[in-house]
Amino acid sequence: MTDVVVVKFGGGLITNKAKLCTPDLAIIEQLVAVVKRCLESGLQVIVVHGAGSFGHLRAKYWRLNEGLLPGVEFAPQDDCSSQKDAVSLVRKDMLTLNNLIITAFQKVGVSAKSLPPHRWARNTGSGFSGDILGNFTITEEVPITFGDVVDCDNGEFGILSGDDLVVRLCRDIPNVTRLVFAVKGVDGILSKPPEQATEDDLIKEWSPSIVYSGIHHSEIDVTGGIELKAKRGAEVASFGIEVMLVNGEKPERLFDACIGRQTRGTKIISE
Ligand code: IP8
Repeated sequence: MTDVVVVKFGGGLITNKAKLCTPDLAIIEQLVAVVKRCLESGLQVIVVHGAGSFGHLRAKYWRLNEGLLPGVEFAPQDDCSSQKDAVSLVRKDMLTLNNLIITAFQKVGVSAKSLPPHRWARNTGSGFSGDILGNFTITEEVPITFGDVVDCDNGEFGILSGDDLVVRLCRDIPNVTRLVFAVKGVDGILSKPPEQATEDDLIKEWSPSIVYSGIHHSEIDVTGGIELKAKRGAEVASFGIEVMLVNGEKPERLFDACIGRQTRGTKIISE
């Protein structure tokens, strides 16, 4: 059976995180080209992407990660006057971002299938419910899913991060051999903040007991930044799956990580 690789395109990598709904089309094309090369090398690939400025900014303002907050008064925005509106708008914006990625695949002759979590998943965290095997049948099409606002069993909503989705995809889909996180601006998990780090501060092999420098922009992000990736990555490594976190702006490294060739980045192992 063919090996399956799960690749997470970080939301901060594929969008300009600070500007509402601003994609980085050049990076998206570069990432798609890497996936195409992986397919040509005989791998099957599942793509998960983050939200970046198509999700976090509005979700943060309307505190969608906290569920329904009936007692809180929010100042309306021009196009949005309630948390419920915000849920619809974020879902719509995420579909727009997803569509840009699907289109980039079509442009290079690869068909991709969109699997928006709000249509097939419920609840948040890596224990969310949803029929993974039924939805992610591996065919000629590359399955693509993403961090989204999902319905929850308590009648409310919550944010299901792409970093939670990858855990379940790796656990439930047979033959997943590798998980690769492609992130922006760093070569991997660092022992110092990126602005102070030198080449030597890359942690080449990380396990949960190793102290590292987390860069979580909690003023922008409603999910967990590098910390969540590290934690979820270790969870996946405990299933016996290889996990790498690499600089997504370096296509050669991403390709090497996907095919299992040694490259610059952080290998995440479980304790
Ligand atoms: O960027 C977050 O997904 P992530 C999803 O993969 C939303 O953590 C809608 C903010």
